[in-house]
Amino acid sequence: MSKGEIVMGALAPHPPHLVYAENPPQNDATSEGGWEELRWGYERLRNSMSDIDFDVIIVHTPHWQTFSGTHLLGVDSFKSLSVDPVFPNLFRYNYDLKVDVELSRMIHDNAIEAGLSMKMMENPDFRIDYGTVTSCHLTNPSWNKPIVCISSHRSKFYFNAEVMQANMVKLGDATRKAIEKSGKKAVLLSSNSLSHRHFTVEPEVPEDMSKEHVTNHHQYLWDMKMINLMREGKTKEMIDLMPDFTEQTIAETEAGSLTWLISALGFPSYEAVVHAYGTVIGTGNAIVGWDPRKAKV
Ligand code: 2X7
Ligand code: FE2
Repeated sequence: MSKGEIVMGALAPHPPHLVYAENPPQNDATSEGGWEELRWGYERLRNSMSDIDFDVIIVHTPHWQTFSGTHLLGVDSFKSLSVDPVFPNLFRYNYDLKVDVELSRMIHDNAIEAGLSMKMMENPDFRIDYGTVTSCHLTNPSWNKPIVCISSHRSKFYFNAEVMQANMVKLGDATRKAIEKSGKKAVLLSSNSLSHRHFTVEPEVPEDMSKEHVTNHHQYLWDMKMINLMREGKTKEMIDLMPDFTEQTIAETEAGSLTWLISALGFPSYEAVVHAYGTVIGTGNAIVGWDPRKAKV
């Protein structure tokens, strides 16, 4: 069996608004569009993957929050309704997905060996979070590949940002080693927004784009600082800056998803491709791709 590999890594944020705006048949709500820059960015990400063969999507999600270590889905398939608790008016999505339990277990076992606290989630009635559903839908709307879904261990809150980062570096490393051992080709998704201060009142028409902007200039400057480090291939610096960025903009990077992704990719020094930056109800969101083929040239 040949060695498995990561064939694409992406920062793939999950505002449910983006699914709502696309009006897919799985979502019960109907919209008049909106957030085109981000939706076209996802289209560019999908186009950048059109010549890439992959077996599985691995997603790390902020909205499956676990306090006793990191959990992974451990059941072959899930079918139900995912509802955003804050925006049930926008997101009521009927999902029907397959899980690569074999690879999930390999990540679980490797991470335990690395000293992390891990658990396989084996409840067949478990409700999949909207972060997972949104990022996977927008990256692969046909859902023709199985997923591995990794929870966000809230170690930043139980301990601090530094402990969370150290754990996510270990988890990223364990993930890459499991992929290599499995012989599979994997796409990795960090399902999170960047700056995360948002409006507390929703416009009457949620997709009224005349109301959409970043919550404040300070947030925008921080987002650009992080995005420019990605574009310049300075991922070590970006990770070093992450605790301050997270603190200053209450960023969704608090979940550890982006640190996990960057570690799994081996702290890339090649340039990332920024497919889009845009705001959703005031939060900063970037769609960014890391194509490991760039490390080989
Ligand atoms: O979960 C989210 C998010 N991260 C950003 C924007 C809006 C809603 O939900
Ligand atoms: Fe979120």
